[in-house]
Amino acid sequence: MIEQRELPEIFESFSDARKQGFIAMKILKEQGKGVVGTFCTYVPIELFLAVGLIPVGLCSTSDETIGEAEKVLPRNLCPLIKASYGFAAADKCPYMYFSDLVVGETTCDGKTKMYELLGKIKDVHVMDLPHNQDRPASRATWMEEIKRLKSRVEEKFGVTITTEKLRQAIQQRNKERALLKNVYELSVMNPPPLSGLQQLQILFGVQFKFDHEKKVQELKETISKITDEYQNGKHPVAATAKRIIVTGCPIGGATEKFTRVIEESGAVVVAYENCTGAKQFDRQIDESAEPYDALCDYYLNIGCSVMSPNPNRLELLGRLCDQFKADGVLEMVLQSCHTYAIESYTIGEFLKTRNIPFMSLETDYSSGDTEQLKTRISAFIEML
Ligand code: BJ8
Repeated sequence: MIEQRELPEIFESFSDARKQGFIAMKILKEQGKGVVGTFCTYVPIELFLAVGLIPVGLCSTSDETIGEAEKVLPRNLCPLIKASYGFAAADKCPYMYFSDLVVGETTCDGKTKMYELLGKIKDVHVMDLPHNQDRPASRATWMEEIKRLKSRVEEKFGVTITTEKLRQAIQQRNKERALLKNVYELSVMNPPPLSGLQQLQILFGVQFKFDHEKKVQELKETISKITDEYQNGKHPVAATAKRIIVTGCPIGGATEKFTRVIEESGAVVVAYENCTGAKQFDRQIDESAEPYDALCDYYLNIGCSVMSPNPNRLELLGRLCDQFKADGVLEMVLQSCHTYAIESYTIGEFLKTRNIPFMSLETDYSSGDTEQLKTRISAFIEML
C-alpha cells in the first residue's frame, strides 16, 4: 500500500527515478537477480520479464561521457550513440555496470557499428532487425531473431522461458503500457491537466522503477491525483496555450531542453509521438495470439524511421493530431541521425495535407544551442 502523497511529490518521485533506481538495482543484484540492459524500443523485454530478469534502459541521454566516446568514435555521430558507448567506456553508468547482458539491435548503422566496440567491454547480443515491415522474409527474420534471443537468455542465465511465463509477461507489460497511455491521454483535456515536462518526467522516469506491482499502484495513484486536482479547479496550464505534439528521436535527460523551450515559449506539449511516449505505449501486444507470433508482430510494427517505408509513424502521428487537437507538430532530430532527418520531409508533407504547421529542428546533448532553439521555436509558436 502506497502512502498518500501530494502531486509535486509524485512528480518528483518520477523525475528522481533514474537516480533512485541505482540503489534499487544494487539491492536487486545483491538478491541475485539478473539484469539485461537495452537501448531501444524494438527489444522484446517480455522475454526477460518472463524469467524474472530486470530489463533496464541504459544511460544514453547526457553529454557527460561524450568526450570519452570521441576518443574512439567519430565526432560527427549521433549523440545518443556516443553517450551510450561513452558511459560504458568510462564506466559511469551504474545500470551498464549491473547489466549481465546488453541487448542491442541493428536499427541504424551508427548503433550497429558501435555495438561491435561495446562488445569488447560488455557481453553484447545484437538482434538483426529487418528494415521493412511487410515482406514475409522480414517477419521470418525477426521471428528467428526473437527465438535466437530467447536461446541466448536461456543459456546465459540458466533459465527456461516457457510459453505460459511469456504469456504472463505480455499481460504484465500490457498493463503498464495501458496505464502509461492513460497518463498521456490525460492531456487530451483542454487545457491539459499537466505540462509536457511533467508528462515527460513520468514517461521517462517510469522505466527506472523495477517493481511491477508498485509501479502499477503508483501510476494509478498519479492518474487519480491529477484528475482529482483538475476537477477541483487546479489548471496548471493556460487555456490559451498552443497544443504541440513532439515527434522525432527519443527525448529525455539532456534533450528535456526541447520541451522546456517549447513550454517557456508559452505552448504546451500534449503528446510525444516518439519512443519516449506513444511509439512505446500506444499499442498492446495481442494476448489472444500465440505469444511468439504476438511479440513478433508487435515489435516489427513499431513506426521508427529505421523502417523503409515507415507508414506506421504517419498513422500514429495523424491519429495523435486528431485525438489531441494539435495546433502544431515539432520534431526533434538528433545531430547526424540520418533516418529521422530524411524522414522529416515526408512528415512535413503529410502534415501539410492536414493543415498542421510543422517544424523540424536538429539538436544535440549540449546546451550551446538553447538560445537558437528559443528563437526558432518561439517564432513557430507565435505564428500558430
Ligand atoms: S525505435 S527511435 S529507440 S532506434 S541512435 S536512430 S537517434 S542516429 S534512437 Fe531509436 Fe529504437 Fe527507433 Fe526508438 Fe537516430 Fe541516433 Fe540512430 Fe537513434
